[in-house]
Amino acid sequence: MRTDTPLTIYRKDYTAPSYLVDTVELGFDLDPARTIVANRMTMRRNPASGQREIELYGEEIDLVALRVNGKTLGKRDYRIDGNLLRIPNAPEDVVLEIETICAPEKNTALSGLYVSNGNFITQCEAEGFRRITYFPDRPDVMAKYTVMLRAEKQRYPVLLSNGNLVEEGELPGGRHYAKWEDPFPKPSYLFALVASNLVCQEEKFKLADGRTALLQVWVEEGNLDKTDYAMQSLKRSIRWDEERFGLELDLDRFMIVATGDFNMGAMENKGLNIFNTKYVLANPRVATDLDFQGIEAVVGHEYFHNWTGNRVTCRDWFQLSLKEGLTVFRDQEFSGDMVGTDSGRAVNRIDQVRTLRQVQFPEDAGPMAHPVRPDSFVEINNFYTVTVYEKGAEVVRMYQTLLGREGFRKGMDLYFERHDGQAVECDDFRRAMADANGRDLAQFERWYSQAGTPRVRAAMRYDAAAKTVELTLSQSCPPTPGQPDKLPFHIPVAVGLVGRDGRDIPLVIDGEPRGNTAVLELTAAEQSWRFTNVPELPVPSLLRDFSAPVVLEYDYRDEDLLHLFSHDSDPVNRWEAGQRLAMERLLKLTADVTAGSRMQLDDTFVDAMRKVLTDDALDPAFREQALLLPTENMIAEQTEVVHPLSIHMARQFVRATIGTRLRKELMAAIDANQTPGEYSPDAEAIGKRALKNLALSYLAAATDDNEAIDLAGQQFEQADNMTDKAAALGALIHARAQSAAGALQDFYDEFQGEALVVDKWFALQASAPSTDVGAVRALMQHPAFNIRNPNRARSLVATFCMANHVQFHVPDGSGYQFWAEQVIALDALNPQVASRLARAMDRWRRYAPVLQAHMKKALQQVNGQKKLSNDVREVISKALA
Ligand code: 0A1
Ligand code: ZN
Repeated sequence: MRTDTPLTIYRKDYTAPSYLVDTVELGFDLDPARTIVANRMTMRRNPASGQREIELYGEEIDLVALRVNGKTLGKRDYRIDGNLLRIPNAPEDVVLEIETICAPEKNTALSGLYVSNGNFITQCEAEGFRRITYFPDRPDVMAKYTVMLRAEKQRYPVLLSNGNLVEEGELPGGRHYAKWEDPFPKPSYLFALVASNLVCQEEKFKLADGRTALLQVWVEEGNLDKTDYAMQSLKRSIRWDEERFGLELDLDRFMIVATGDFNMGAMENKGLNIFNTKYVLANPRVATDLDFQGIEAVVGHEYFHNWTGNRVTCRDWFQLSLKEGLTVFRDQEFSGDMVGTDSGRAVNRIDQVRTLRQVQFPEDAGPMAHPVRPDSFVEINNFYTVTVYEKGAEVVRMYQTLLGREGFRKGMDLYFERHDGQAVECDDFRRAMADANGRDLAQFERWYSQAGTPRVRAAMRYDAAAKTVELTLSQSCPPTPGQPDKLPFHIPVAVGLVGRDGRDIPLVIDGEPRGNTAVLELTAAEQSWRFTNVPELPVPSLLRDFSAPVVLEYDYRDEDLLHLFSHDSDPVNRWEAGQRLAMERLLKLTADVTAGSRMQLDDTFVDAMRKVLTDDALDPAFREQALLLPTENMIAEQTEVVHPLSIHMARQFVRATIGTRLRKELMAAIDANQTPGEYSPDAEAIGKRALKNLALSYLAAATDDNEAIDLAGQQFEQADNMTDKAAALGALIHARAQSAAGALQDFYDEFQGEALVVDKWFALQASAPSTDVGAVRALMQHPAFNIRNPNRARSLVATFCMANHVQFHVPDGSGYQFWAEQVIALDALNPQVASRLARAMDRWRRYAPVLQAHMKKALQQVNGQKKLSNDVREVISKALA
């Protein structure tokens, strides 16, 4: 915790490390109150630097001894300045020995070495290793690690670290030891250790080259019935990376460890991935379909990092998207391939688009907007963002769209050929893609350097006599902090022309046939394309498969959208047409509520919804996506002055109207989409449950539909899986059903032993419009609430502040007051969790004046705190700037 003004770090200031580390030997005497860490490094001057000063980082650790080449350094031989320890005039080759002490049980920030439910766990990305020992803790210093762990045997029977177990044995006094060796040089952020009484599910797995690897999933004893899906996902990930990218597991042993106290989703430490329990533990009784999907994606993500992140890592933290954008893209492709069908893939893609619009576009338009490769930061932990991850993945996807799947693979192959074992930059990846395909991708660099969501405007002119279409695309990008003017991006825009019969018109551009979908490359501020042989006025289908992370503007008429909604051969654009129809109406209704006018929904829209709902040729999963309305966040992003209550009422009105007017069809959908028999998290069953549960929620939204409430009540009672159970409970709560309170109590009684389900119990209540700030405060007094546990804090506090728009934004400002208190309280314990909560206020300037004033006051209150972490300080000061 610092009180001085935090320092901004700039990408342009990068300098090479003064010393390189070849080997690191770490010795741990593990004790929750006082752990002794002995660190012996062999180092040598870096010829690329020319400096003679060794620079080491350390934080919240006590230095006991420091020796250079066997000689103990005196106080005058080194300097400690904040977190930096400098040894000037060091010899060319150095054996540096350091002894430090830390207190894992006092580590509530969960960065470095900490205790979780009695077990020792580490988290070193981004800069946690310096909380374990003094070290050149930066990703471009890669070393080989040998780790000796010593601990009390009875409490910590299992001692794990990266790589291979080379020795273990007994020690006097009831202690024991284990020695681990990682054969691959790695940056310090990939170091990990676990000392625990966990147990594992394990399996030997045959790799493509004939070797066998030992796979383990480590959990608390009571959770061994929830490890199957993670293990299956791991095996599928290994196979997929072999087949799709020719990348093999390079270790004999691969471990996943689950912990209930974790700041993020999971961590890709070499050979020893550490996971939030949320992304490991599942069985049908306690986990929803969404949880199963999350596990597959995150297990894949961490595994894929072994190549994209670990074998080739980042030169500095500004390059974070080099590994994160690429690895998210890889996990998205993996999930798509696991579904297997085109329609399933499209449903996945739609989910990705929703996330971008719901979270990334707002980030890119707010005070924390930053390029995929940021130019500066105060606290790197604040830059594990949807922009670096999800927009970064879109940037990688655009290479594949531009170069084709094979071209992309060639680029990947060249990237590994050139950079295996290195710490590199985003530019190196771009160069590999360009060189492998003989393409000039210089302009593409702007996707890395310019923040903001580009706008692409399309205009179409049809010449009936010449049978030609002229399509003009123009682009612009709004200003973002520090970037008032933008240069044109290189944007792949996939387009089709849909004929009156609903079929694609084959595309011919400049005399060249281009199939049914052409990828146009927009590189200038404005460009036109001429399509010939177009027999009739078509409806343009633009940005198919969401080919670029942009806002596409075109003046569609309702009938054009209805046509696309019924016929577009591109499922993503088919869905998109429905979203546009819905958004238009939601915006109009929101304005009506604010103006006090009566709300009305036209038949055209309701009929369109009826048509998708009853179209049995469409997958249930797709129908569910098509019927799902844009979220309150997305509507807020499209309104000039945000009135959260108006938005909520407008959206509820549409949901209730659908529930009333499509009652018969919704009831039929519930009947037709039951999934009897044993629960399975396959795409088809997941789609059915999703459609059925959406139908149930619409019916329950229709006020005074007692039958719907009964139906929800029955489903709650009878459900044999968490997906249906939680959906039914949610429907009861949101409908303010009389039975909701009893159901909540029953739910708690049944699942109080399952931490992840208790999180759901808190989150369901926190997000309900019937839960006001007083009720949240009361829930914080519940014996199961614990603000120190990130999952629990998020499930109640963050869910309320970020997902309960009606109650969070009550006009008296009490929601914001609550937010300020919680940010301050959390910051003293865990800055990373506090800082994420702090971002609930990002868009405060867009709210109605009364709300804005209260929000500003709350922001200033936090800002006025003397003691604030850099994490929170950065977010708050950027919001107020
Ligand atoms: N690299 C991990 C995410 C991660 C990032 C930071 C952490 O602590 C500050 C922990 C995990 C991933 O992408 O999965
Ligand atoms: Zn990652």
